[in-house]
Amino acid sequence: MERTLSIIKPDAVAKGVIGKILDRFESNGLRIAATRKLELSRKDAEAFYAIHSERPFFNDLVDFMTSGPVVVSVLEGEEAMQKNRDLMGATNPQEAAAGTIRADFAENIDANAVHGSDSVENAAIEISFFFADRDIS
Ligand code: IDP
Ligand code: MG
Repeated sequence: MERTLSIIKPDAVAKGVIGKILDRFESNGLRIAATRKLELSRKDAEAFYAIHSERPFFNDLVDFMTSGPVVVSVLEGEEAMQKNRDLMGATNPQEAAAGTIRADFAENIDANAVHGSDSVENAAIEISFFFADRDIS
């Protein structure tokens, strides 16, 4: 069974839609194998998004991801990585298909409600960033 990492970002947590977003996963065949609410330190956010460190928006992204609590979850199911990406919608909520999480809960590309791993390989790395094996069941 495939696993992927989801993050409900500070904008969506502040809006009070944690439950609504987790429901999208469970209603679409993704099991929540682990979940936790936490605040990312600046060091955490920089390390997690290291792949984007040369991008012009990197500092804004780190500022945003450290602006309030997030909810990190391990989602499990058939083709969990791609299924979660499909449920999320496009990075820019303005371009996200109707009915996707970003279309329904996000305002703009800076504050776009959710993160999801973009490959099965990265999912394993991102899951181990937040969870020990014994946290996942
Ligand atoms: P993804 O979250 O859909 O995988 P990525 O390209 O991996 O998109 O970018 C990571 C995050 O960086 C996005 O979710 C978004 O919050 C932010 N981001 C990406 N591109 C831009 C941009 O052009 N301007 C501002 N923020 C951006
Ligand atoms: Mg990405």
